[in-house]
Amino acid sequence: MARHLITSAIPYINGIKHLGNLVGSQLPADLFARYQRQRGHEVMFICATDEHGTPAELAAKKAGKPVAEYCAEMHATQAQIASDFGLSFDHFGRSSSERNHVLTQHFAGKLDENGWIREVEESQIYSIDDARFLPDRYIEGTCPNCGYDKARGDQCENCTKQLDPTDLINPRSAVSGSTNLEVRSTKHLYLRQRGMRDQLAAWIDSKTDWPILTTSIAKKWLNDGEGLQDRGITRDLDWGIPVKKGDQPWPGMEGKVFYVWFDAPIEYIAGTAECTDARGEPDAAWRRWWRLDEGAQDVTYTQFMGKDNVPFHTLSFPATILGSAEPWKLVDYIKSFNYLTYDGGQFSTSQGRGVFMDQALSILPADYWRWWLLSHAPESGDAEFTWDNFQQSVNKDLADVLGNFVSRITKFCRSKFGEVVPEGGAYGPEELALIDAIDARIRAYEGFMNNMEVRKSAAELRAIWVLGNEYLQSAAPWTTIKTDETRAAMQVRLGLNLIRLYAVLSAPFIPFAADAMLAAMQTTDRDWPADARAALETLPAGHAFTTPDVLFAKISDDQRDDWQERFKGIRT
Ligand code: B3M
Ligand code: ZN
Repeated sequence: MARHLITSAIPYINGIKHLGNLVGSQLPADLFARYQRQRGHEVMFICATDEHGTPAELAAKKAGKPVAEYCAEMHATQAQIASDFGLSFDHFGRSSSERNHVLTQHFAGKLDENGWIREVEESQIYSIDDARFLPDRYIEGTCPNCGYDKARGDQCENCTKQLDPTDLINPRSAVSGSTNLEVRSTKHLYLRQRGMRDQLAAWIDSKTDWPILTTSIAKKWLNDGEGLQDRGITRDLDWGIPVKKGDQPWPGMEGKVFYVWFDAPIEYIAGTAECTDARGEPDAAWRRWWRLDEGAQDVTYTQFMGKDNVPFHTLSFPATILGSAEPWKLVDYIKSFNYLTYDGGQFSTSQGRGVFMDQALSILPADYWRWWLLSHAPESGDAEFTWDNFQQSVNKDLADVLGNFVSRITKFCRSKFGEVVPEGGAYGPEELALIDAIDARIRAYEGFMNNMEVRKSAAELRAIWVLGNEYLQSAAPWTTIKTDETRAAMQVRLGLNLIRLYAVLSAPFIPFAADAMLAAMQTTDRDWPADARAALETLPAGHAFTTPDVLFAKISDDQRDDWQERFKGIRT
């Protein structure tokens, strides 16, 4: 039995995520976690909300709530929606947890002890009336390029020009509107990751099996321009993890917090610790996943994320781990994704464009979305969601191929033999050929799933469903039964067993439908098929089943048009 540590990039707390976010990390991570569990391996699957930084502060302000209260509420909301989508986290933590505070301060202390931290004096805009430093996004003013009067300190939304706060004409605080601003100097901690360049380069070079998307981004940041830059890991904000060296104060850093990207990946570790604590296990339970000196040397660690997160996971977080000089587990494989676009444009959280997770579930069950998103995962390039494509994929793959197979077999059996697996008859050449073909495809499916080739896995699974449909079409038990009842019984028995086999194979993609299929077959046998022939004899003659309701309803043209209209606008 192998041990798989699996993490998904942790979504920002600032609102419900859209389908593009979902398919870029949490959903494929769930697919892999479910698959590895089904294969009998030990899995620790961790996700969390990313609760610090300006996005969290700004979202709380917009919601008119104290930031801690906003984060607690939004965490509960995100956790509920994740569970409704079937995301099978072993723990869905919070980067603001006590554990993460302690662990983040621990790493900072170790980095400092080992000489990897330097202090840098910077100038930043200070708001006298707000009595605080303002991060770039907290400063508004007139764009020097286009004259738009609500340009932000980092960028003008109107003309998209990247700005520096000092470029703005008539700058004011976005917190209070005050123009009583001045430039002040402030001290920050920098992680000296430049000094780890060679070590990081050697580590990345050793990962010859990583997806090109992952290594190309890592190498670009490692080698571009002046190469890897040292990075500020502290901020002048109230909300966040206070800057400390372990549990000791950090002189000169009072009132400052760690930068959100410093503490967020550490939550992967803290989340694992929270998880085992919640189960009442001792401290050692989580350390065997993360400490190479306490059992983690036989763990395979896989991370899932969108491509914009790759630099932080290939350079910054490894720099934190390596710089600590403690035996923490480094990632073994990084599966990264391109973007999903929406109906000719971008999904956008700020503009509310596209379908968000809660909206998706309000119109159709999770499996419909899971299937479309995974079978169209943006692996080799960006992928586009269109309502037309979604309708076709649901209607063809789920309703016509899988759903129809289940319904035809069960209904036919009920009408001719009753709701029990019929007995008699032996396989002929047609059945043996089908079983061989399924066996070969299952092995191919396993290969793709092991390699996290999501689209290819989906295509292989669909091909396995199609084999059953084709068999049913040509075996035609409704015709056979007129001349040879025993042979029809054998065909139906094989068909019912195929339903169970399909449930087992499909569960990582469509767990809810898989449960419904197993419930209908009145079995809890989820054993992975080592051998198709044996697997297809699981339900013996005489075994009772129930005929399930429609597994997948088709999407009508009216529904499609209606949804397209409804989701084109701006979510407020
Ligand atoms: N929250 C960005 C994102 O959700 C960021 C990921 C953190 S992973 C440690 O895409
Ligand atoms: Zn502008």
